Amino acid sequence: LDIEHALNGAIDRDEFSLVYQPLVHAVGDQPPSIEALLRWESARLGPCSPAEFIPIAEKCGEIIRIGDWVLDEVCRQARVWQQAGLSFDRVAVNVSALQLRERGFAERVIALCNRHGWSPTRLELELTESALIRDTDALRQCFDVFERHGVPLAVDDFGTGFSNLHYLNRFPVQRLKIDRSFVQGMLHDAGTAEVTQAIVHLGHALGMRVVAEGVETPAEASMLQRQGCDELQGYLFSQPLRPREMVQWLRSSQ
Ligand code: G
Ligand code: G
Ligand code: MN
Ligand code: NA
Repeated sequence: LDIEHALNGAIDRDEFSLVYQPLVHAVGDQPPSIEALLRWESARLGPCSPAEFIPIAEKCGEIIRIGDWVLDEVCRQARVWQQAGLSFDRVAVNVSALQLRERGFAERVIALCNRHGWSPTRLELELTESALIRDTDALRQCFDVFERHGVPLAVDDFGTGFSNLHYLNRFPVQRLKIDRSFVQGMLHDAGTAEVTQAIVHLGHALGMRVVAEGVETPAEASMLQRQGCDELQGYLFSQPLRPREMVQWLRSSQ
């Protein structure tokens, strides 16, 4: 209840910000991509993690406005970095199932890209398995719009949701993000390493790219590389960074 109360007007009080974490290619030196992660410094409650406040924002409906703010800020920032000559591929944002279900969401995303002069083909939406599990007409229409405009979709935290995988063929998914719990276990447990390998094979068989999250050690990175994983993300490469630090990271990595 406290959080719900404090969320009220938080956008207008400018309490949200974004941090950015790079995703690097496992092989070769193509430009990295960037995931945006939301941060909230509440005037009343102090810093509050999205893991804590997103579920509450979903329950009280505020997630729609917060999600719009995130998309707007990401496209604005990406365009600024592009115009500054920094080289990167996609920017990725986490999108809640409730945003997807909101009428006109896809059209709003495209309009927002146009307004900022940011190509929709370089704005990736990270969805959880639970957002994809229901197959409704509204969801299909939403994905049709994304597909028409080339908006890439990624399944976040892959492997922790449901064992129903029909959605992988039903919806235009480009990327699987292996949940970091598998990456953390893969060096200690042969079975877990088999799971990450199987996810890489599954993704590739379906024509998708596979990303590993939560890569913290060189040993994890090299095993994932050997398994054919396409992109890596985690503290080994960088923590989530403030915009200014992200600029420096991009400059020093190219
Ligand atoms: O960045 P951090 O580890 O605190 O993120 C915790 C959780 O919050 C993760 O599951 C992440 O996907 C989610 N999250 C971070 N930023 C956003 C956002 O902008 N929107 C939504 N819906 N979830 C986010
Ligand atoms: O669910 P999602 O993948 O969007 O969540 C991203 C969260 O994971 C962010 O809050 C980020 O801070 C966290 N994160 C990113 N890299 C690492 C890592 O290498 N190790 C751990 N433990 N967490 C990470
Ligand atoms: Mn994510
Ligand atoms: Na994740």
